[in-house]
Amino acid sequence: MRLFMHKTSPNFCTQPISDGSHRVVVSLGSNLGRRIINLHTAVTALVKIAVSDVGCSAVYETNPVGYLDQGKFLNMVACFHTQLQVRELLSYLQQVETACGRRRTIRNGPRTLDLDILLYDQEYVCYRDLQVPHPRMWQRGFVLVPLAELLPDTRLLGGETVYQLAKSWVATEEVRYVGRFW
Ligand code: A4P
Ligand code: MG
Repeated sequence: MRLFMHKTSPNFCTQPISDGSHRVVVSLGSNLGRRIINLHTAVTALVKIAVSDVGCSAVYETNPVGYLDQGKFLNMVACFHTQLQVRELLSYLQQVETACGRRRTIRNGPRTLDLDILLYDQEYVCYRDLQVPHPRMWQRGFVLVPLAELLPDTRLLGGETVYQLAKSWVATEEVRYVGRFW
């Protein structure tokens, strides 16, 4: 499998923000119910709070990480600008998860929809119930491979770009390209 990359990332994903809005990157995951419909519903909900286009990666099918006794996930990432503050954004995403039938049972367990904030501008946020950048994103192929499509040159950890980090996952069978629906 090859690693996809936009020749140039959508402008709103990379350009400095001057209109008071915030650039956010959200990861989307689903392994229960009609997975692709769940992702589609989530992107539609993101469009409602976006003040820019919503840039979407392709959809990937991924092996479960953490709790292994569950079905495969569909994963993707989306990038957009919003006027919401970071806590308002978390609250909105949790409402969307609930509306999509999410029941919180076991940690890392099966879910109709999981929406995580990966990045919020260049901010570091550390509350008990909210950490941004998402603390586990750098170890996860299901985040890094789709993220490499939108923000290949972003560096956060130890100087390696998202693209470099994602490359090691492409050789494994854990993240498989499914296609684009957007
Ligand atoms: N929370 C803290 N920081 C954030 C953030 N940046 N964005 C808090 C969103 N939420 C954040 O989340 C638990 C709590 O995390 C929330 O109440 C929120 O206040 P949750 O969605 O209820 O539970 P969870 O997702 O099971 O836990 P967690 O720790 O978020 O798990 P991960 O790390 O997100 O992993 N395998 C594959 N292949 N694909 C997946 O998408 N996802 C997970 C979940 C495990 N394995 C997976 C996948
Ligand atoms: Mg979550």
